Amino acid sequence: MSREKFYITTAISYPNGKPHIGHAYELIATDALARFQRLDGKDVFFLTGTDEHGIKMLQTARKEGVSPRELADRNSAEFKRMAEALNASNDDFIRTTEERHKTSSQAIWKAMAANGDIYKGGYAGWYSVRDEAYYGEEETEVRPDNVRYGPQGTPVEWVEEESYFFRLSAYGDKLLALYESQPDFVGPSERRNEVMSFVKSGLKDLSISRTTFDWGIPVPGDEKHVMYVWVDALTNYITACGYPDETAERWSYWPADAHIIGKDITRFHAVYWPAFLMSAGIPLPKRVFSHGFLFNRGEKMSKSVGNVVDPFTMIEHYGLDQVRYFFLREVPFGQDGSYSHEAIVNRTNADLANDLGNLAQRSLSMIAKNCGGVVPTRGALSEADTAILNQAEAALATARKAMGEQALHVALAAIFAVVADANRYFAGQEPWALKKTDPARMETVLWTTAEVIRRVALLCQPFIPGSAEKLLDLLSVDASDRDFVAVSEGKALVPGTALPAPQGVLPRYVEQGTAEG
Ligand code: ME8
Repeated sequence: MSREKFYITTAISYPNGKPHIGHAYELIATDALARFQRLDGKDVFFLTGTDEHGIKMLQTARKEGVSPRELADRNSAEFKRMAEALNASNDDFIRTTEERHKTSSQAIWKAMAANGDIYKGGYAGWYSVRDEAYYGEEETEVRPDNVRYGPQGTPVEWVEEESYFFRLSAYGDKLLALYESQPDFVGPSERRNEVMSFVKSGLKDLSISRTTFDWGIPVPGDEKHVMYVWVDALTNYITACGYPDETAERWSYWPADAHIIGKDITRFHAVYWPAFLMSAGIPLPKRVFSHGFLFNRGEKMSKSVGNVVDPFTMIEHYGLDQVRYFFLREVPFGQDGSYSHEAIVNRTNADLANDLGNLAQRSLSMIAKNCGGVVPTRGALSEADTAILNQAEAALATARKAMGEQALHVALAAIFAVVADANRYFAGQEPWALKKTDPARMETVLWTTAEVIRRVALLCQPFIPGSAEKLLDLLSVDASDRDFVAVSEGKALVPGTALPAPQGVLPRYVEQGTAEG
């Protein structure tokens, strides 16, 4: 039986500096979404990578006295290392300086040109080097410092050059029809509204080539020009599927099910990208979802502001699954979020160490001591047993719906509501008291608790993969019974199965006196 395909991507990051926590956030969330679909039986292709061309790369390289390629190689390696450090399950890591990407970008260019959508002209406009984007005069403002700024708050300068244009103006109606007929194309709804009003306000043709530098992909047939970095960048999503070879095995993953990006680049993904694809006659992605920005205690982070928190340091300090859990649970996906030392410690100690870790530790050590180190005997189930077991099973449906809408925090809330209730169940049943009064009932309570932990651990795998794996190991769950089919009653723990000696999973964070924000 051929499984349903699911293709999901992150944005590709600019390797003009080291990865920061915003990059880590996007990758963690996309990884959780990819893992969820894999565990739910889909044939997943998950892509991330680096966006290596453009003037921003060139300028940083010059400043550092290295070639843009050296800069790209050095920092792209850091992004790869971050993906490993985050336990990201990406199936490919694309670099836009790869040969396959040059072929693909030139092919989409030719396809758009063949459709009559590319023409040569002259360009003059307000350009932001930091955003790599031109803005209309009305989108800019001169601030009291006498500098003109664009809508993202970055300085813009007047630039004039010969340039190829993409006939974006011809796509306004088609794009509006797309947003109407496919209301889920852009999410969350605030972003959809912004995109629609931008398109409704009228689209200008887009300058898509540069002649003032050569760090980019040459325009086919006119090598004096390199492609505007966003044409090449967006194309990465089809390059990885083998474009222009539509017989490539990977091509079967296209169109993408979800592009996960930050809100600052929504316009590129929800306006330019579908227009390019329509022009080239390529099917459109099903969804573009923009997450919010992370702020360090409410303050915006950026490379230039210099208050970037290094994701590697953060993982080392709090633990990987703690960092993953914190961001996915604390920040409603799609909204901005802030983080601080206190918030990370409070959230992970409460949910992971106290609720989940402790429940596992207490129930499993009781089993080790009182049930001969095997899965306890399961007697007749009481109403309370059945209720908590059913709640754990039902969390799958809730999580599935939420993950289908990129509401990762909703999925986690449902799973951890089970954990909180399982703690209440355990405390209410008092298995330690039953030990003397009704040992058979004690075994049933411990079985029920262990079985709830099994279901919860299965559901936790997309979010905290390492810790979930350890919990499943402690329950002797076979590697082949770890997908979501196994959440059901049919795969419940079998009494008498030998269990390894219990070990603490998800330790408490203990203050080390070097709190960092
Ligand atoms: O935009 N919080 O690259 P990039 C959350 N190369 N997300 C953040 C963030 C923050 N503080 N800062 C950045 C680019 N991001 C382009 C993308 S895609 C074809 C090309 C997110 O390195 C940002 O929104 O500036 C984007 O989705 C990703 O990190 C890479 O940002």
